[in-house]
Amino acid sequence: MAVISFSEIDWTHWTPGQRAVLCFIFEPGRVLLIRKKRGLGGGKINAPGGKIEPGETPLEAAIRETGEEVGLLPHALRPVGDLSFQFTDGLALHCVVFRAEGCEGEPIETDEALPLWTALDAVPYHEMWADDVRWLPHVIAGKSFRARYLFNDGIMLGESLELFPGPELPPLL
Ligand code: 6OG
Repeated sequence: MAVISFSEIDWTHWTPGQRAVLCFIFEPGRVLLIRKKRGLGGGKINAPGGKIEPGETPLEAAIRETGEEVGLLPHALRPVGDLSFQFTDGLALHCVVFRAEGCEGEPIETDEALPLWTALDAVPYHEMWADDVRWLPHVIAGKSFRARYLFNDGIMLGESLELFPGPELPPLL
């Protein structure tokens, strides 16, 4: 049966069918976003990222995807967010959010993404997935988080969000 309400979801036994990452590269006053050209969320603004390949760690996937999508090598990556997305069509997607402090190289446009250095006070939330406005401001402020969402296509139907005061994600049970 299709999941239609957030409260129906048993998050303690929830297992994702797909695992992905996002990588937000910060420099003083700005963050690197992309206009995603294809795949899940094509057309929206997001951060570099994508699915974890078999045998890869989330950290390795974040470095690989950032290189493939915008030609940058992120520095000092650390996990700052743990996202669980249940979609009403059955897709269950887990996503580790990383933040990097600086990077090597110049961003390039690829088939997958158009890179956009974005001022921290001008993040275009109206062009992003609906969850981003809920947690990205906290990442910008140096916090970490765990959040769970139910989506029907692009519409957010429910949320739980836990914030952690420090910049490093604590071990999650
Ligand atoms: P590829 O199709 O590129 O992997 N993604 C989301 N990101 C945010 N911020 N919010 C969502 O709300 C998302 N759903 C998916 C995770 C998919 C990429 O899209 C991200 C991956 O980086 C529902 O292989």
